[in-house]
Amino acid sequence: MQAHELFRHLRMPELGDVRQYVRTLPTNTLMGFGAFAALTTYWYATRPKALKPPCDLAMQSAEIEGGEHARRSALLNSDEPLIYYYDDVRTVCDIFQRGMQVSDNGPCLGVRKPNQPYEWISYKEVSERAECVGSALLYRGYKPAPDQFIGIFAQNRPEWVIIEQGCYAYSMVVVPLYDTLGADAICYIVNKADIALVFCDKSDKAKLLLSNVEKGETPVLNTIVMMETFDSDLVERGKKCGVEIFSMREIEELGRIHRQKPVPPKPEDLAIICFTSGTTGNPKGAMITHENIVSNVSAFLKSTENAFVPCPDDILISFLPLAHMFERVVECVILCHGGRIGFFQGDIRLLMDDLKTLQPTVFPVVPRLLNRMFDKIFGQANTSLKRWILDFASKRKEAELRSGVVRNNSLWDKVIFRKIQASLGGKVRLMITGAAPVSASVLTFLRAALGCQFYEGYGQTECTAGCSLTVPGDWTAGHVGAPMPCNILKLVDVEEMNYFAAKGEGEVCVKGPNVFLGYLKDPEKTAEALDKDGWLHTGDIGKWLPNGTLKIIDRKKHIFKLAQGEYIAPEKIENVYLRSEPVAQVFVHGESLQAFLIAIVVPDPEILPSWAKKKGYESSYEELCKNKDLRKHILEDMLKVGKESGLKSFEQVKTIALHPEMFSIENGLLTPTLKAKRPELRKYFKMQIDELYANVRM
Ligand SMILES: *[C@@H]1O[C@H](CO)[C@@H](O)[C@H](O)[C@H]1NC(C)=O
Ligand SMILES: *[C@@H]1O[C@H](CO)[C@@H](O)[C@H](O)[C@H]1NC(C)=O
Ligand SMILES: *[C@@H]1O[C@H](CO)[C@@H](O)[C@H](O)[C@H]1NC(C)=O
Ligand SMILES: CC(=O)N[C@H]1CO[C@H](CO)[C@@H](O)[C@@H]1O
Repeated sequence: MQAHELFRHLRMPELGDVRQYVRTLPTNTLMGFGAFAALTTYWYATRPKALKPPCDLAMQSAEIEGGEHARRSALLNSDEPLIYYYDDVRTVCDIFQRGMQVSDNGPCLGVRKPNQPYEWISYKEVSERAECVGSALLYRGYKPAPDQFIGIFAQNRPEWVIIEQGCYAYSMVVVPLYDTLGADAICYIVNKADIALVFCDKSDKAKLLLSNVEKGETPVLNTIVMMETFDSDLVERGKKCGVEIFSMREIEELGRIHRQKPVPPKPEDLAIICFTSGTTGNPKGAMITHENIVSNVSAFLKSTENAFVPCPDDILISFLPLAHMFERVVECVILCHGGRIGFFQGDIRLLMDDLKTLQPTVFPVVPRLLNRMFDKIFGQANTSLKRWILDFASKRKEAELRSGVVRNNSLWDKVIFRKIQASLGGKVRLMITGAAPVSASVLTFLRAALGCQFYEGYGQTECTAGCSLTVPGDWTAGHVGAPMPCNILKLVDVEEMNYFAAKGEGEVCVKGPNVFLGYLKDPEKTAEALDKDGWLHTGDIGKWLPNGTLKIIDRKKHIFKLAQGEYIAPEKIENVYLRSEPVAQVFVHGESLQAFLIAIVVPDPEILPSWAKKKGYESSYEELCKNKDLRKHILEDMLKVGKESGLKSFEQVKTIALHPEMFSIENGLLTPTLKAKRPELRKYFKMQIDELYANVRM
């Protein structure tokens, strides 16, 4: 063996090389030494390195002085929440400016045509185009003011960011619109926020807006700017109802001719109104300021500074809706460090192809997608041997994770998980999930299989996406991490559900610079969410774990008191009554002025006829629903089931009415996620409810 060969082995300690090398052993001492050196180097290069966590993982949050059982991040030295990370970055405009500087005007936003590579536009170009858009808006009479709302109705794409930055640069406020809100909600938002101008990507969205104008429902809307091509019919149609239609190019050109200097916002100015649809009533517009966004971004940077430092080489795949705060905050993290954002083609079915082409380093996800990945991986392991190997490999890597080691170069990665990692492009170094709870087994498996830092955040729009986050190093699942450095968390007693803050359980409340200002023009809903001391009440029930991480254990239910003061959780009672055979749906109602509960019951159309026959009644479903004697039988059955399930006597209903039509999304009594819309149900059945109470009293 020649010396230079030996050196090659030392420098390239690949398993194959080493094996080959070992085969020629041992003919003399030099070779023995060489083998030893090669193996040592291989071991050294691939040895597991534990991440140094930024704080003691046995105590990830600290109690705040002065009671209330509030806790803050253990990463902070004082009880003051973190507002900003970089001194000169206080608004989203500053975020972009910093990115332009540190990337030295590198590539910023990228898109691809089908089967093509990504094409990039630079930071400078984005900034230029943004200022043109903003200047054009000023020229058209829009004001640089925190109550000047501009609509964006589009999927994620470069124009989205360009328009957004254009609005921010001139202190205007962005209002995202999105399809899943539904046509009525869009009409409501346009009016609520007085939106005169909307940027649209495709013609069908413009048509939806126009149809509202034609019906006279949104008189305020007078301008639509189209990102994609459109035909002259659309322009004609707009003209007839007084809406001017421009192309994005025309607007940018207008701004180029009438260029104006930016009017940057202050940190406390509004940046965006995020409309979310709740379970009841109209959408609510959460008012988010520049400071809200910057503080969340800063808290993320602070939380992960020991483990993940973003840089201009980072690439984000943008496919989660930009209309939600989760995606915006992640984009801000990337933009702030001069990284680039590659957009998906707009079709989620092509996401895998986009990932392979883009090779992102940062991949934000939602639990729905994680579940699909998990199912797919296990679906492909369709023999018991393959299952066993997959299980075994993931158990080995999970053990490493527990000791803080995150890596993608172990033997298991090379043999088992490389294909899975490659399907995401093969470069991912950070994943983050939020928006909904993810199951512990799915999260743990994917953490092991993907071998990258994988954070779980918990929060909601009203606290700018996140209020708690995984502490790097604690890669265990089953909790949502520790409070973010930008806010403090406390748990508040929910007496009626038996949760007490003194025992470390209660409703999660959030306070800090990331907490929103309130809902747009809706003091009532704002007061429900924000108390007078500025605490945001999330409606989730949390529990402090011994090491200072938070676990979400329940949801504060709809609860009321009866006249004698007993607390009633109607959903719990309904779930009991649903076990009664003839009952398909049930709405339990009570009032604080009444001493007892009543219910509206929809009998099961499939089961009722045969069930009634056994009791001696035979006729059509509708007729049966009117039968008073049968109603008594159904009530008896419900009470029996209730008793068996341990309902207390005041939790049992006194009387019921039968209703022959199912509660549905179409008749407005269920939410799109099939939850009961209680206020709507109450309104809808007001007559029956009044009658039931009146009859029993007599
Ligand atoms: C198992 O999955 C492979 C692909 O991963 C497929 O080719 C094969 O047909 C499957 N076998 C069974 C029994 O489903
Ligand atoms: C493994 O992780 C590193 C950094 O964390 C990354 O650069 C590399 O591309 C990853 N490899 C694969 C195959 O995912
Ligand atoms: C924190 O506590 C939870 C629950 O007891 C546990 O699952 C997790 O492993 C702990 N984290 C660390 C780093 O010990
Ligand atoms: C500290 C932190 O990162 N907080 C939240 C900021 O927003 C992200 C979403 O983009 C959340 O997941 C984080 O929890």
